Amino acid sequence: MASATLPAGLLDALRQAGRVVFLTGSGVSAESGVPTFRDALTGLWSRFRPEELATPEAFRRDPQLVWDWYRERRRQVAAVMPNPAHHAIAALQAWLPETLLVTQNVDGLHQRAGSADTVEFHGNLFSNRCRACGHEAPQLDPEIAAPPPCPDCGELMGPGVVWFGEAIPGEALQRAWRGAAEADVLLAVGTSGLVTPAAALPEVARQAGARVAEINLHPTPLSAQADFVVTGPAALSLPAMVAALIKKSP
Ligand code: BV8
Ligand code: ZN
Repeated sequence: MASATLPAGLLDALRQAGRVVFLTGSGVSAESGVPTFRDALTGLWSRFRPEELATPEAFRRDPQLVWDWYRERRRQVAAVMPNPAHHAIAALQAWLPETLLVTQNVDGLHQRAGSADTVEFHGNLFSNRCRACGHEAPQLDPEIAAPPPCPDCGELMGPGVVWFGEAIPGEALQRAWRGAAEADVLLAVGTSGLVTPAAALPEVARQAGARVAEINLHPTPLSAQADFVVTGPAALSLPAMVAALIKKSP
């Protein structure tokens, strides 16, 4: 299996780094079989764009339709496993002196691969949130067929993700922003760099003097901000990074 060629400058930057931030998007989960966000709308929902369904307005207009989409996605995620990209990130986190993992993904696969303390910038599929009173509760059973009533106020609860037009949870935003501003290296992995404010994090890091690397199949708006661009599947390039740094370290 071809191994990804990693820029020597990136490996050196990682060996010398004190603080490394990982910013991941749905491309990290692609090789687990979770459709990337842009591809997530197939079948019944193929007539919608994500920005049309993943919104409070869509849920108010048709809670059952939106709930069904998330139930389908919960089922998909519950049926898959973390892939080598998730495991490689967990291994790098154990080897590097200090890391922060900020994920835009809502699938919980980083945590299942052993990455503790993950900043879930856009929430998590396996929780519910009441948008009327803020009550949150785990939603571990993907099969719940309809939005449950909030135990505190009786309004319908929706999935515990951050929809378009909703604010990023305060603690997640603060930890991610501070992490990027203090990073020595920021690795943007499998993200299209289209959704804000997550897409601003590499620039925050760069402005603060960090080296930025992008790992993606294709160029994205982030590529221009990157010191290093590693083209190829994350499930190849991240294990190659582990092999180069950890397996060979003296
Ligand atoms: C906010 C949870 C303000 C839900 C998500 C115009 C009108 C209205 C709003 C806006 C506007 N312009 C900008 C905005 C703001 C808006 C936004 O950015 N819109 C976009 C569409 C332009 N942002 C927001 O609304 C945010 N909130 O701004 O609040 C505010 C402030 C105070 C008070 C009130 C409000 C909230 C954004 C969060 C949206 N929720 N997810 C759910 O999952 O259902 S975002 C969702 O899309 C995903 O979580 C993910 O983060 C994002 C998609 O991005 P990616 O993860 O990058 O996935 P994508 O499919 O796009 O790309 C995959 C990449 O992987 C590709 O590059 C591909 O090449 C690569 N890849 C594929 N396979 C591999 C790979 N790479 C490596 N290896 C592989 N194997
Ligand atoms: Zn409530």
